[in-house]
Amino acid sequence: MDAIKVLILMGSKSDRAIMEKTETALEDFGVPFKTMIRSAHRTPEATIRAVRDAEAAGCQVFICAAGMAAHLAGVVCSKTVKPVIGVPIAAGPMQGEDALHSTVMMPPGLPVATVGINGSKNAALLAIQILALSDEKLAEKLLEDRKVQAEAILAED
Ligand code: RP5
Repeated sequence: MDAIKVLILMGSKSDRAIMEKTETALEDFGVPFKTMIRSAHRTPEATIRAVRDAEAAGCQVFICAAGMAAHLAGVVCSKTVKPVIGVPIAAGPMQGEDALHSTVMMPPGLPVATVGINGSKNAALLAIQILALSDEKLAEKLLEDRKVQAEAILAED
């Protein structure tokens, strides 16, 4: 695996449409990442291998997206002490309520930072904020992004 800062894992190809916003934001900020389809339930061993390989490639933050009984972020968290961000995906009849609770309600000792249902852009921005703690250039880009957001809102009058 080439050097990366962020690994994006998603439970199924069907999550891809939502997770494209994560990839776009990471690209916009120039953060190297890799995306893999891995499932906590369908490919448990391969999921654990992906965590190990990503850490060897320099990964600092994991972003894990899954729908329904969404245990992907929790399983990744059990295998790393790097920050894990969970994205609950609206899939199936419960429209993401199930994934939200499965992702956010981790047992004490194993934290997963969980964004909103389908909150794929925020997952990228939170990962970038974590990386920006030790990267001044990224911090400057984040400040510029906030400025652009504020200007866009004020221009809507
Ligand atoms: C989860 O089940 C995936 O993350 C996806 O959101 C959902 C449905 O998966 P598919 O049946 O579309 O593969 O594991």
